[in-house]
Amino acid sequence: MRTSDSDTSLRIAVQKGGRLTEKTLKLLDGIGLKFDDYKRSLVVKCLNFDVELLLIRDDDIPEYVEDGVCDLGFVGANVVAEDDADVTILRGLNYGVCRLSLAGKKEDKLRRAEDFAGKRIATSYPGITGRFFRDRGIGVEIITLSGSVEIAPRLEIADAISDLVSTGGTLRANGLEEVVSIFESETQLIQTKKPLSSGKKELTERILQRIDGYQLAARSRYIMMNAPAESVPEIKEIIPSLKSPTVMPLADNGMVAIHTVVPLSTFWDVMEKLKEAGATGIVMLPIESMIA
Ligand code: PRT
Ligand code: ZN
Repeated sequence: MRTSDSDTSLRIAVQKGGRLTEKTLKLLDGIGLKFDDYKRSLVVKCLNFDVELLLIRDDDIPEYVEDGVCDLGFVGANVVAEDDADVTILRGLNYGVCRLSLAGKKEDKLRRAEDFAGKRIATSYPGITGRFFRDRGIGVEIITLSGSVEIAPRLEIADAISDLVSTGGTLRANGLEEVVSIFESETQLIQTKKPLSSGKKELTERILQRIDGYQLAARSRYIMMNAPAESVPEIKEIIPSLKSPTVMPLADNGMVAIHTVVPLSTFWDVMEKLKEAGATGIVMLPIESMIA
């Protein structure tokens, strides 16, 4: 088996065809890694970096990374935790966000984890679910299913379930009620603990820096506005900027143009306050990438 310290391309595991595939490839594209059409092959060479993607089932990713077959991998935290994989978690990536929740039949009116005591619980996540109940000293019977967990109570294979939830629509459609979230998940970038060559380490560092810039950009907006010059001190107070704003004089006497970057989370509050401070023509633009 090839190990990660061999002097070859940085090998990154990506889910082949599933919920994380498109978003992961979009992220890689967003940080400037270019690939040939990935649909044709299991191994895809990067055109502009010494990187190759290995496209595999998500369940295999933690083990491939742990064993050093792949140096890095993009996979749900739920899969990493379920496998109890011995890998380094480099980043949480804020997509593929979901939670592993306990759910029961509506009519059973389960409200707390303790209400599941003595029940048969169907799940594809026996590891996380079993640990949750063991840690709390609650005795349950875990029934491991590989899919369609949500129909187990109706088929009377189980009394309740532990399954991934994002919108909750699947649970509702099956007459089930979410009771407790036991694990919050998002996509993670993981790294092998096997030693990497210095070239691979350097490349990983570059990829991480670019991911950080890409994520920062996604959480930020570029804003432009015009304002009376005398409002500049007040406007500077309002803007929770990443760096000090650019202020440029306009042809109109006493007016300036202000350009800056603000966190998206504060955008609407800031916008209203800017308007009160005399700003006009406020324009907001998305940012593709940035380095703080
Ligand atoms: O073929 P492969 O093994 O690679 O894929 P897979 O079928 O095992 O996984 P896939 O593609 O379904 O999911 C990949 C990852 O996406 C998961 O491991 C999670 O990290 C993440 N993710 C995010 C989800 C969901 N949201 C999600 N909603 N994975 C599954 N679901 C399912 C859930 O199991 C349930 O059936 O969607 C249903 C619930 O969705 P809502 O919106 O109705 O609540
Ligand atoms: Zn899977």
